[in-house]
Amino acid sequence: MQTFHNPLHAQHAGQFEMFRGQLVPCHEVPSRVDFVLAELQRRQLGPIAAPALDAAALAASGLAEALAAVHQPRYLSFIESAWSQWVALNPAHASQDALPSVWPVRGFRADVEPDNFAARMGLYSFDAGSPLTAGTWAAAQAGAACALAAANAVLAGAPSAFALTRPPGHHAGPDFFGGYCFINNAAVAVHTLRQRFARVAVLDVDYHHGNGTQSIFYSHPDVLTVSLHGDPRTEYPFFLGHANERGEGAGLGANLNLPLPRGTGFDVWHAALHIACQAVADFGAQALVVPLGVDTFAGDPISGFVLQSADYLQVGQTLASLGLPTVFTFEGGYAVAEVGVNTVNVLEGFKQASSLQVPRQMP
Ligand code: Q9C
Ligand code: ZN
Repeated sequence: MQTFHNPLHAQHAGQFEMFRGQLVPCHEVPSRVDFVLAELQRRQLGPIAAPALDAAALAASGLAEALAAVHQPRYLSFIESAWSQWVALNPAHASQDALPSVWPVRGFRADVEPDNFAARMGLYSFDAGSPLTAGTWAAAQAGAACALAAANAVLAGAPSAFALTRPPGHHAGPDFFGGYCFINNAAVAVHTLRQRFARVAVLDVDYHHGNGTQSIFYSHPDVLTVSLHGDPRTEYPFFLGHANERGEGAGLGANLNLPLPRGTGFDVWHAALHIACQAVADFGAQALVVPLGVDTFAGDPISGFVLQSADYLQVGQTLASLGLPTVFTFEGGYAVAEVGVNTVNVLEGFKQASSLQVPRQMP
């Protein structure tokens, strides 16, 4: 399996997130990707490349078009320029991250973009746990380039590809960041795959509901979004991810949520994964995107499922049984010492099980 790695990921390095009234050190740290990269190299899973990131290559890649298909223009403009706006307010800001503190809840106006920076941070976000830093845009844009490159590899005939990047993406919606996510990499992959595959499915296995991806495709009939996650009644992101969210308008029926209680172990989780896979097959998906978070691990510091490291091999095998060209995007997983083994176990299980299948016909 080919990996597209984000060489700029460490430019996004948040210091603190708000938790129970205090600023605590961020869980989403640069070393997460370094551990996955080291494990990929150790186990020789396949070639590891960085996408070309110079201005000419980015312009030629169609990245701006893909981003515009996934996110609203005023949101992209804001994220791209937010750091310089923040530092312009006060030069001392150069050494401290920006966090939102005020939000337009029900009944407030979201159509008028305020001039005030703090107000715009709130307009475009949904939590105070996702610091925006000096290198957030550079890292997030390069991450989207990884997702685009992975999707292009699959379009060119690769059975699968992995976008290894941070910040993660599946909580980022059309016009909001949150949950450590700024640009929805999985949605960029979906958009790219749809150049050739009319029907694409997303099967999100991160511990947290993939609210951003769900929102982006909620009314889209040809993109099925499925998410397996901690029940939002008790788990982040709390306000979306219930079983009765089935899509809207033309997209009605093209969303499936499988919330599971805190404490869920592998047998129950894996049974839900089978239900998810059946939905993907029934939908007639021609390609698959897997937002791959391993915060379902028993040792994860912020999550509540109890999967073991060896279980992740079977996760990969079950995903491979769909027999679909597949793009993986790296999402959560905060037990840093184990994040490499757990992530690569999924990819290796997938690769081994796919190699036993008849290769697909090239279009
Ligand atoms: N700071 C992903 O796994 N937790 N995001 C907030 C209080 C937010 C997780 C807890 C968890 C976001 C990609
Ligand atoms: Zn997560």
